[in-house]
Amino acid sequence: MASTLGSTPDFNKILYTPLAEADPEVQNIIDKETWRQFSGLELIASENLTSLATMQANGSILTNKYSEGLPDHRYYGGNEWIDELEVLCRKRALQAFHLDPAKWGVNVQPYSGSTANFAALTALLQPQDRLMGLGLPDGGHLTHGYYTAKKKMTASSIYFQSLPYSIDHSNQLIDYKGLATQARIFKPRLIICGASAYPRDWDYAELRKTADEHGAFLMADIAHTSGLVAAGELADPFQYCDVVTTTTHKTLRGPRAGLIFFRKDSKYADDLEKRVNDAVFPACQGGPHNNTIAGIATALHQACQPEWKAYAKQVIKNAQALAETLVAKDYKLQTNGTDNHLVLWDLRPLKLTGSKLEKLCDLVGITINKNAVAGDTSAQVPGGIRLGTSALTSRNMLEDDIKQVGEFLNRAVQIALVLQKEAGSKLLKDFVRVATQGGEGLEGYKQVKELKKEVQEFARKWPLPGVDVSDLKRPAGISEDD
Ligand code: DSN
Repeated sequence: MASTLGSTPDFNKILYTPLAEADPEVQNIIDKETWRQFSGLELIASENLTSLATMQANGSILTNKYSEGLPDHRYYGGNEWIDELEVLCRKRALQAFHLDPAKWGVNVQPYSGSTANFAALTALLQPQDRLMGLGLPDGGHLTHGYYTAKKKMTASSIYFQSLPYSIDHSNQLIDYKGLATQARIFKPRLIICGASAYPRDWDYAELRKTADEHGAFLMADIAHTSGLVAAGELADPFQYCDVVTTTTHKTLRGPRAGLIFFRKDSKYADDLEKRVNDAVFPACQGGPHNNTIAGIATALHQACQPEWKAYAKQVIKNAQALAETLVAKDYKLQTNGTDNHLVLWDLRPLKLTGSKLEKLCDLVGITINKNAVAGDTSAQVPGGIRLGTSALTSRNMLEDDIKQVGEFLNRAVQIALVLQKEAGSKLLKDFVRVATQGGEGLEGYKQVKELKKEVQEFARKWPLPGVDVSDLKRPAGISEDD
């Protein structure tokens, strides 16, 4: 059949050209990052590997559409299918967390976790109202009210008065009693629970009791653990909270975005639905990213399947196997283990900083992040690292494989100690110099190379979701060693 589409003028030809041809520079960067993800071990606790289907939805033509407002109430035309998508996404979000639509609603438009949290605060509080969140050095998140002596660090401390609660340093568990005592003085309007670096579960009932003492809202930010909560593997915050926020790209394994769940029958406000929806748009955001909402819907569909529970259980088993491997080698972990996907490793007894081990691990292809551990005074040079097992579990690894990863980490620590000695100073730059350049009679540099080779060989045995690794070639710009 003859084409009726007419010819494409020169100025539009680029619209039909595939990325590799249209923009080889960006394609090459994507190829290099794909190679890095394939060749390395991803242990950052806030990361995961989303599915092929989610990436397809996220990279779809839905990126073209503006749709400020909510389904059936948009400011632009042409939103028939976008409405259908958002309604479906909301339905799946409630289903994934086993919520009754008569009691709970959800806004699926937040661009990410920080914007979701600021919108939630905007919905629940007036400017300068008081909130309490877990302190950042104790495992909390920046957006839960963090400030330093010299600076209000985020909108959550700039626009609201905040007071952090903490963990009990004797056992590193949330100090619920201390929180209740502080709350009696501070009288918060909102208590935020949830963390970025806390390896144990939460006592939501206890927090609700304290919140009720002051007629305060209770909000859980379950960004890190939402995939495990959806699977029923951790305590259920929805039983006790007025609002629950989450990102969608951590244990939930979706695209990068956020969700805000709100209780329709909160005893402190009967209009949370309106407040949350108005806070997201127009108060804090403009048009939703519909391609991302499609990705969220797809990821939530996966989280509603029976296999999801098995994935979540395995993430936890893997984190526990990692913790056991490290404890068996006499390393010190915060709370000595984990209930969730993450392990917090205190390096201070080794006289090693989190920054140095993070750097060394980067050099050998293990991706981790430095993290404050209980009692740390500097957030810049923290004494620990945080490890998570969501991504490696998405690459099919089971407990024995994770024990091997624990062995690699042990080697990394031993090498870091050698390098620290060889560096002849405490400075990170000297540590990096001997790690990357070596020198006459120095051993650490060789050990870095050996470990890197072994890590790469091991990592390349595993699939990478969304990528046909059987066909993967070392891209231009990546050396033979990488
Ligand atoms: N950046 C995320 C984390 O690492 O926990 C949270 O914002």
